[in-house]
Amino acid sequence: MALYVVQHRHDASSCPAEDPDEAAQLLNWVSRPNAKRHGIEIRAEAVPIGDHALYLILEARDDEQVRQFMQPFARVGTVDIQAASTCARVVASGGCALPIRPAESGVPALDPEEACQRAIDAGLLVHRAHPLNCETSIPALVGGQVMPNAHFYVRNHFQLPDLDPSTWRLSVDGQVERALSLNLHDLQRLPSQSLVVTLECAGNGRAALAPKTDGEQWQLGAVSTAEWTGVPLVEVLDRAGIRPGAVDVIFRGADTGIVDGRDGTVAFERSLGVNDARGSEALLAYAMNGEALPLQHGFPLRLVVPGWYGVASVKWLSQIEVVQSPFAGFFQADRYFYEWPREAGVVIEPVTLQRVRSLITEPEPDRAVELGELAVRGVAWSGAAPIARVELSVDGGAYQEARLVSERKRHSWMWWEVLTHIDRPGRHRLQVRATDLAGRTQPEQPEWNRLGYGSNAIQSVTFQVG
Ligand SMILES: Nc1nc2c(c(=O)[nH]1)N[C@H]1C(S)=C(S)[C@@H](COP(=O)(O)O)O[C@H]1N2
Ligand SMILES: [Mo]
Repeated sequence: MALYVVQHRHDASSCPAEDPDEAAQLLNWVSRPNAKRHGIEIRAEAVPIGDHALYLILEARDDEQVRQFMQPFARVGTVDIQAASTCARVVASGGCALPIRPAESGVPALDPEEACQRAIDAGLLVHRAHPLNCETSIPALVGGQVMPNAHFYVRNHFQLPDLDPSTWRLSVDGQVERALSLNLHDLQRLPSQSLVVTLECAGNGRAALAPKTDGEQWQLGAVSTAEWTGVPLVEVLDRAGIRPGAVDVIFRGADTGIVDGRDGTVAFERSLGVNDARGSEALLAYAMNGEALPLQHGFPLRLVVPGWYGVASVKWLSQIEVVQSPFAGFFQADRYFYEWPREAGVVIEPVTLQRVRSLITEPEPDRAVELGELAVRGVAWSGAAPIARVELSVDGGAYQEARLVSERKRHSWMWWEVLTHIDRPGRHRLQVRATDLAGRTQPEQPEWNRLGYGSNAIQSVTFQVG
């Protein structure tokens, strides 16, 4: 089906709507059920006030089908039919009237227009349509411990592979005693585990950095929590048997593309040291919140590394390769490291565990709030250690401790709340600061680094009372 915009015009002197019989006939003709009988889906219709015109937005097989359907209108005036596209398509293709760029690799990919449209329909804030990158709307966080799958932020570097689960295999090879080739069914028969894990993009909060750095300008919504179910990574590594002398375990996604500074196409691939691969409670996840892993989150299988920034959690996993020397793939050697400008010189540090952070989900920024009691709620997490406390400051006053309300789960954000009182109309400001049991807390200002990672400054929300 294709999208069309149709315009019908007639003379004021022969307006068919002024004849009750003819008007009713035409009205019935453009009803949705009648259009459907002609194989046409009407999406919207409108008549500009004071104008003798009708606009239709409809879906049809081709323009000939539209022309046939519009005949009753052609008899009383003119009919213009124009092929159209959705806004999502225009943005995904990079401009009006541009074709969608083909995938840079041979892997079948989800139609970028469809991927983008789904995200918009789910209320996500789109940062880039191709490859699809979108953040969760913070007010949508209100409620349960996990985010519904459709509202979970989406971070991609390339097109989204549309893998066929009947032919897909996970290969485990390199420095192992027994190379493995597992299908989804094999994995589902291995011992399984479910973990509630918060994933956060290392670039979350980047938009707060000054001067601005390259990379997606994430606000605060590149974070979400889900219950992931799958096989503990160690189960698979033990079955393959890591050989002595192995150093790194590489996780390779099926998505590939072109990146700055490297020749040819590269896959999305990341490594973990053998100790981290074995000790981080990582899961090979095939389900998310009790449903099969959605395509945009890595169907049919992804790695989930609890506590680490999201980049470690490789989606569309196709290969695990154990190697004898440190891996220097693009997504760890050229990106995803901190480059701290320190007095003694630049300090380089890999991006690993999520830095401690809290978010205010309620009240929403710039919302009108009533005078009196005010419930302030939000989430807090840290990859390094459990949350020790969350504190709130109102209008720059002393920090008061929030109540941690949700059950403690080692790798999940926690909900907190403070019941406070606002007794003066006007604009007010809330600031929230989390501290973890490792003694780490959030800085007043984000710590600038060249690639803009780990920006975890204290969040400030202003709102209006009265
Ligand atoms: N194969 C593959 N895995 C990937 C990525 C990617 O582009 N390709 N992006 C990573 C990054 S940077 C993040 S933050 C998380 C995002 O996971 P999500 O899209 O399920 O929220 O996936 C990680 N895994
Ligand atoms: Mo990320």
